[in-house]
Amino acid sequence: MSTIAAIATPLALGGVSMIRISGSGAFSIAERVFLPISGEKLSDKAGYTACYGNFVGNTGETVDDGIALVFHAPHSYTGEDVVELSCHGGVCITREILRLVLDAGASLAEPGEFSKRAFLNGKMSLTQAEGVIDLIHSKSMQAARSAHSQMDGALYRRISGMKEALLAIAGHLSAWADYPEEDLEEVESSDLLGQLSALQRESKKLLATFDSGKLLREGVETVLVGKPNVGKSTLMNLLSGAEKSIVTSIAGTTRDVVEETVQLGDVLLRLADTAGIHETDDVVEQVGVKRAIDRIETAGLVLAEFDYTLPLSEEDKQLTEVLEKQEVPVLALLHKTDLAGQMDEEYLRAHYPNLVMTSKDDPESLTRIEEAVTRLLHLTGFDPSQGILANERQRGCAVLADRAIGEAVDALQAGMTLDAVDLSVEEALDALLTLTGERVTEAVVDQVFHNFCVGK
Ligand SMILES: Nc1nc2c(ncn2[C@@H]2O[C@H](COP(=O)(O)OP(=O)(O)OP(=O)(O)O)[C@@H](O)[C@H]2O)c(=O)[nH]1
Ligand SMILES: [Mg+2]
Repeated sequence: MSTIAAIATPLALGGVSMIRISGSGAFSIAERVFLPISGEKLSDKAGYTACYGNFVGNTGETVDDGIALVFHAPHSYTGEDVVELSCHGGVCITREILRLVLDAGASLAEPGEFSKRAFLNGKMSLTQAEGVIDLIHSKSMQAARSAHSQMDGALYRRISGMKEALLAIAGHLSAWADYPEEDLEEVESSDLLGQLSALQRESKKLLATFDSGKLLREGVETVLVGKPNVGKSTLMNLLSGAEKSIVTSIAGTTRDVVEETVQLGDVLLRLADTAGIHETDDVVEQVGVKRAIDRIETAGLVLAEFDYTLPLSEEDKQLTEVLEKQEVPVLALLHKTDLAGQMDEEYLRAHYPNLVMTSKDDPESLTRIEEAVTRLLHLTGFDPSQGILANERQRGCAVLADRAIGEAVDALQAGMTLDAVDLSVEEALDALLTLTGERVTEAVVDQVFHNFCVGK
């Protein structure tokens, strides 16, 4: 396999840049462009040690000074010999050192090629490699934590548990096939059904992690709605911790949609404050009201606000009718509870099983909203470090495995031959092995690593 090299740091001004070289020629190539001041040979140095030296150009001139860090196969990221050359962080000098490395015999790495080699050399599973790219692309600490546990092998371990169970079942099935005369079926087929059903429950749980994980990573489109002056913009500002929306005592203050991303506990809300929904002759407001209603249709969560200080109004009832036509989860907020109440709470409780009391000066309001939202989105107790399906590829494999396990259960219950059960068990195994990358086509591997950046 060729020796590859690439700039592993962003191509921008910075303190330091790093060029990574991996492959059997890593030491000889690095030694041609980097001369340790101590005079020692890089290949003689112990793994994980660094040395200071000069980068030399084609005619022997020094172009920069820096550090070489050496790794001996298989104790490196890729599992191959690796040298990481750090130079000063200028775009021009970094490019020049890469050029010298390429002139010395390395070929330019493709995006993700270092990680692909790590996968091919058995340093990590496909799901762990996908964790690496997710970590790099994480936009919130919650997403980063979940990517890191995937990198750490949480999903791999979870799948391995299911794989072991399937292998044990497949083992029993082939024993029966080999010794059919030993009439074991009566007793053991109920045992087998028990094992397959347990596996089916585990498989369903695994599938459910996809939606929850996606919510944590990407956040949920959330819309704040209610009649004018109920306090939507006030809550928007409280949730975002900034004066994002204009608040006044005049009804009809917010006319357009105001958006902000808000971290509420573990959940990321992509929150939209909207114009108060009511009948109006004001053309601008009419457009705002339409936008508010449109938002409800595309939202993943609705926060519907009601004014505690006023009696139930036509507008409140209309909003309730609109919301009841939608599938979306709704949290009702009974707001301004610091003042005397006139609201028909009975009506609200009858229409909104999820309802919390809020007011602008009560800090507990946010905690109550956070708890209710976490519950409503089924995220209570959800722990990404237990291993979650992180992308469509993984989910696709898990769906196939789940279907095959279901077919095995059905075949067994319908009293079909054990061959039929075995076929489905094998299919489920195949899907799980594809998920972890233990049995996967080259095209899939290429597809996964192509999403990486150069140098990773
Ligand atoms: N007493 C009390 N007043 C509040 C509370 N929350 C908001 N208000 C007041 O209610 C008025 C309206 O607040 P906004 O946040 O602008 O209401 P809105 O729903 O965005 O109104 P529009 O944009 O017009 O639809 C302002 O005078 C706020 O100060 C609260 O919890 N208690
Ligand atoms: Mg407003």
